[in-house]
Amino acid sequence: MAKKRCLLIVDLQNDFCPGGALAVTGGDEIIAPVNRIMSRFDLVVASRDMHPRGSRHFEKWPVHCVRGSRGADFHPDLTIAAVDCFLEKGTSLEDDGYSDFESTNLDLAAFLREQAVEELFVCGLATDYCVKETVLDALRHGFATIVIEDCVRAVDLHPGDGRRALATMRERGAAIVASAGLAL
Ligand code: VGL
Repeated sequence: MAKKRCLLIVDLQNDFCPGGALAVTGGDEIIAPVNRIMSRFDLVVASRDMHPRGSRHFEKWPVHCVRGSRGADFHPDLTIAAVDCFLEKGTSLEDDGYSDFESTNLDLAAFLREQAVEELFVCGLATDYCVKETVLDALRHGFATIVIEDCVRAVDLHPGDGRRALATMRERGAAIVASAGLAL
């Protein structure tokens, strides 16, 4: 029998897309391929950064993804109707919430085990922060983890951060694939 596969969409929010408060170059380019592949998974989970105003996180970053703001909404082109489960993270004043496994509304690791997920595919924003931390946590939890390379984009605060993040994920055991190669 085919393996049970989950697609995890990390923070495809307005503020991380061009025009947003912490825009990732080409962040909106991943929406079309993400929409295209969603139906190929047994389960689709999407996370959002959901920071309170005054969060310690904003000592490090421009104010972004504030709960209730348009910037915190999913990008309007993302096919939300195909998402089975929503995560929120970074919800407290102290909490960076880079990893989806730090979700505060659901224990993601327990949920994935309950659902008997055998392969966790990860896409979204941004490669060098939330995607990377999510993937490293997934590997720590023992999930077979696959990054969809054309469905992630990096902040690249320092040139090459995204490339190095992908290399680190691969070294720790993640597979890196292209969306075009995903079996129907
Ligand atoms: C992120 C920087 C700051 C991300 C979140 O979603 O990758 N990056 N906060």
